[in-house]
Amino acid sequence: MTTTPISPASFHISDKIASAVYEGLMSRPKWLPSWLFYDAAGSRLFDQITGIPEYYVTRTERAILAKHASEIISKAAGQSILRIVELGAGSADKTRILLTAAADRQDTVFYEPVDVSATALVEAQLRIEDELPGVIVCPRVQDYTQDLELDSTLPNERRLLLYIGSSIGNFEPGESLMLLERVRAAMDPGDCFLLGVDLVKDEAVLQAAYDDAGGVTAAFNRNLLTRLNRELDADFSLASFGHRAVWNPAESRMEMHLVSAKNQEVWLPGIELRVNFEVGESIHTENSYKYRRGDAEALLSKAGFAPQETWTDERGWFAVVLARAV
Ligand code: AVI
Repeated sequence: MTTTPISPASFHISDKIASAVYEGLMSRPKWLPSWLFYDAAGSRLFDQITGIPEYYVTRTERAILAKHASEIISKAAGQSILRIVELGAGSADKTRILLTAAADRQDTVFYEPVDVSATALVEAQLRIEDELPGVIVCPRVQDYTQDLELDSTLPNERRLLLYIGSSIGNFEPGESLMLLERVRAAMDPGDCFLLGVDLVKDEAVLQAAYDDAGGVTAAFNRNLLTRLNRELDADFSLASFGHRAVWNPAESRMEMHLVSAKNQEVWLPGIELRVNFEVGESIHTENSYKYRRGDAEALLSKAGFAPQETWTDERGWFAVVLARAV
C-alpha cells in the first residue's frame, strides 16, 4: 500500500479542512476528525439520529432534565438570578426544558448560546424567542473549543453553563480536561456547570445505537466522504466504503470507521493527495467516550469545579452532573 503526496498545496479551500484531511489521511492508521461530520447535511442527519429508536442518548438525557429541571435550576441559582450559557447551539428541545424552568423562577432569563455556526445561532434565537417570551437570546459566535469569552455578569447574577448532549464524549481524555479548564477560566467562582455524559452500558445497546437498523448513522458517517468529494473535489466512491461501529473496552469508547470494500485509490485534487486503500483498511472517523460512575465528577474536580449533584436515569445509562466553579 502506498500513498503519494504531491504537495499540501491548494489550501485556498479551507485551511482548517485541508490540513486536517491531509494530516489524517497521511497517518497510519488513517483517521479524520469527527467535527467534519457537521456540514448542513451532516447536521440534519445528526438531528435524525437523535430521534431513532436505537439512539437512546438524547431521549435519556432529555428525560433526566425534564424530571429534575426545577431542582437543577434552583440549585444552580441559589439566591441569585441565573444567566444561562450553552456551549453549542444544537440541543434546542433539551435546553428549552431548562429555560422554561428558569423562566418560571425569574421574570427574564438571559440565554447565551455559543457556537461556531452563525446559522445555528440564528435558528436557535428565532426558535427560542418565539416559544419562550421570557427568554432573551444573546448569541455568541465563537469556537469554544479554542477559546471562550463570556459577557460579564451583574452583582446579583450567576451563570449556569450547559454542556449537554454527551458532546464531551467526542473529545480525547486530555482534550476534554483542557476544554473544561478553559471553560472554568472563563467563569467566576460560584457559577455552575451542567455536564451531560453517556455511561458505559451493555455492548449490544451501544452497538445498535451507533449502527442502527435504518442506516441513518451509516449515512451520517459516509456523508463525510460526500463532503470531501464536494469541498476537496475528491473522488471517493461511497459504495466502496462500509460503516463500522465497534466498542473498544480498553479505551471505554465507541468507535466509528469507514472501511474500504476493495483495494482502491482515491484522488483529492483540493489537497493534491493520492491515497491508496487496501481492502478492509479503515478510516477512523469518531470516538465517543463512555464514562463510568464517578469519572465525570473526577474530571470536573481536576478542572477546578466542585461537583454538587449527579442525576441519572433508572437504567443508569446517562448522567447529568452539576458542578460549581471554585
Ligand atoms: C454528537 N455526539 C455526542 C454524538 C455521539 O453520540 O457521540 C455523535 C454521533 N455519532 C454517531 N451517532 C451520534
